Amino acid sequence: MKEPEFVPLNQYRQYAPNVMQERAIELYQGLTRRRTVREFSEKPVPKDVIKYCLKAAGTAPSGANQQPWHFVAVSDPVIKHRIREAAEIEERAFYEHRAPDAWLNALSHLGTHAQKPFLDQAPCLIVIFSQKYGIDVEGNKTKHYYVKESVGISTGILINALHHAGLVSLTYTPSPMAFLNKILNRPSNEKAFMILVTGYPKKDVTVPNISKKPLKEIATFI
Ligand code: IYR
Repeated sequence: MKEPEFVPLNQYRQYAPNVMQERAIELYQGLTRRRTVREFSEKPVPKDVIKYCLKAAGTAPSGANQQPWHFVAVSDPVIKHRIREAAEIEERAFYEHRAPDAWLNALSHLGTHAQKPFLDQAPCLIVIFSQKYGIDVEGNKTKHYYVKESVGISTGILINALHHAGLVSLTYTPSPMAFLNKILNRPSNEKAFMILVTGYPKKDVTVPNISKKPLKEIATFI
């Protein structure tokens, strides 16, 4: 058992209510400009921007502060192409027989299909792995808590960080994703959680005409 150790919270900033309001509105309005994009320019992204966005993701809260995530940023075209080929095998199975009709119906307005050219075109594929368990210094398994919640929070922060930096992303989850462990040489305690396809939008790209639910539908105040 570790003794708890505490330090002062000296980085917290409190704002006057009007300033809080301005800041809340500014973040909200910025986020309304985020769209998932499925067609990317091939223009490379600055590596340092990706590094800072990953550092932002790494600030996420996690169960027992175990930080049960690992990010692999892939810009090598050969590896990206291997990911595309493996993903398209799963997607063909999904669209041809795995997906029930109700699922295909729910997706139909997005216009998706089994071809995934963005996996070649986007300059950076950020593959997010969750660590089902950890390995301590003696090589023993250590249980991780709230892994999905933790990795989900971290991924949300990463999406926001990329958007804030002026990049676009696509939350992409072929299923199953075990091929990513092989291609990216990740250990068996890790499970791919998502591919965050990252880059600049292709010129004149279009996006589905969809909207977000209003506050009264997504929130209740008691
Ligand atoms: N992974 C498939 C299918 C797909 C599923 C959902 I739920 C989406 O929101 C979008 C697509 C694909 O990427 O085509």
